[in-house]
Amino acid sequence: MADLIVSVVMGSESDWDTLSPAVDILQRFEIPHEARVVSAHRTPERMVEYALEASGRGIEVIIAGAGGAAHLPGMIASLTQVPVLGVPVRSQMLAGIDSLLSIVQMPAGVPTATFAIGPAGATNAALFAARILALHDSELAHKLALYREEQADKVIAAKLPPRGA
Ligand code: RP5
Repeated sequence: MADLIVSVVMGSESDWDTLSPAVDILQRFEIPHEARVVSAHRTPERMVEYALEASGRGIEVIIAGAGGAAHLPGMIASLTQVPVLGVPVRSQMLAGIDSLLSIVQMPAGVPTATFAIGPAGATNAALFAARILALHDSELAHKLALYREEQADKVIAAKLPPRGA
């Protein structure tokens, strides 16, 4: 695999707890990646530079997390052809509903995928990135199939405690 394939980017250091599960998944599947903080409103020039250079740096999928007005994923998607997977970060005031609606409601023409609010969304964004990459990587496809089996095995092995215990 190349040196860098997936870039995980977030609007603030405070988003790390939400986005770190995406990095855990990328590590688990040995997918070359990086994680960065780039703010659409606090460092707009840096965001433009990041998005314009992404493809040339070998990045094939971007996972972008942001909270509140959450314009980072959509703005990056407007500046690159690299697929952007948006992760809404839970906000303090509106519990992430603002982040979700901001990312999911992209006007037609600039596709920006949107996942669930919070760490579950980050996990699934990384798994989705892995599925995209697995289209051209049979070893990765095999690892994903095993992961899926593990999920199923956990459900099958689940034992509930007796009632009243
Ligand atoms: C957004 O504003 C970030 O994505 C973050 O979720 C939210 C709050 O940022 P901080 O004030 O914690 O830096 O840009």
